[in-house]
Amino acid sequence: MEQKSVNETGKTTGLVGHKPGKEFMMKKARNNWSSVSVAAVLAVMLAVTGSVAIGDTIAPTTDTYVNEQWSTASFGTSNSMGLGYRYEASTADRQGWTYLKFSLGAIPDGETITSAVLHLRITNNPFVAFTAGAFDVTDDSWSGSMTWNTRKTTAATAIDSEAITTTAGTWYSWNVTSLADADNTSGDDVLSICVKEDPQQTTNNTWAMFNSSEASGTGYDPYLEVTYTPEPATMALLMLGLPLALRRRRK
Ligand SMILES: [Ca+2]
Ligand SMILES: [Ca+2]
Repeated sequence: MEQKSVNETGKTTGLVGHKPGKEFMMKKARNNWSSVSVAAVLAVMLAVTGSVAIGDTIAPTTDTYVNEQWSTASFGTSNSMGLGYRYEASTADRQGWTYLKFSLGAIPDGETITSAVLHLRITNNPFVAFTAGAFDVTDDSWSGSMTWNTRKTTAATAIDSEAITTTAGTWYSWNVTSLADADNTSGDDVLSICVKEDPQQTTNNTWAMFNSSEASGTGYDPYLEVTYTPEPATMALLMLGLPLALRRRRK
């Protein structure tokens, strides 16, 4: 419980430990109760959760896959992307790696991304269930014309892995929060991710296809679900700005 302080006349003057000027601010604020309410709600949310998160859904700026069997061909305009492994005695090996690129330009670089989740929808039934990992790609200079032979290297270890079952139409998700936050904080603002079999095996038929952004209009497009938390400075502006905006509207 907070303690009240008492002056020589015995009147309660304010809260112990609170800075001078607080009483004046509170008195002024009482003149516009609606303004106070908005600020108070935000303050309570801050006190309870430590932050007020903002969510966003981001579509890829580019997505494609590279195919070991057709090592000089590109698939940037294909409406699906392959990954896993296809073994056929009569043909060459076929490993697939899927690449996606997202712009974080709309998220101020000073904010902390508290959650970034990649969502992909599978379109076929893989012969064998397998694990697909999401890997960091530091070189963002790739396009839909990238081929197996020109593919960008990936991190050695996946940031997150997902068990892929043999059921078509299922949505899968990978947590790529730390990658997105690092790319945003540094001002790089381009998140490149590779999704591939993890670990890559070359015995079973795990070949899987996922909708690309060229499947647009079907509601099956890949997307990045991002939640970020405004910094205290941004929150302070928000808390100042909302009551002002409200007062203007009331006039
Ligand atoms: Ca940014
Ligand atoms: Ca990047």
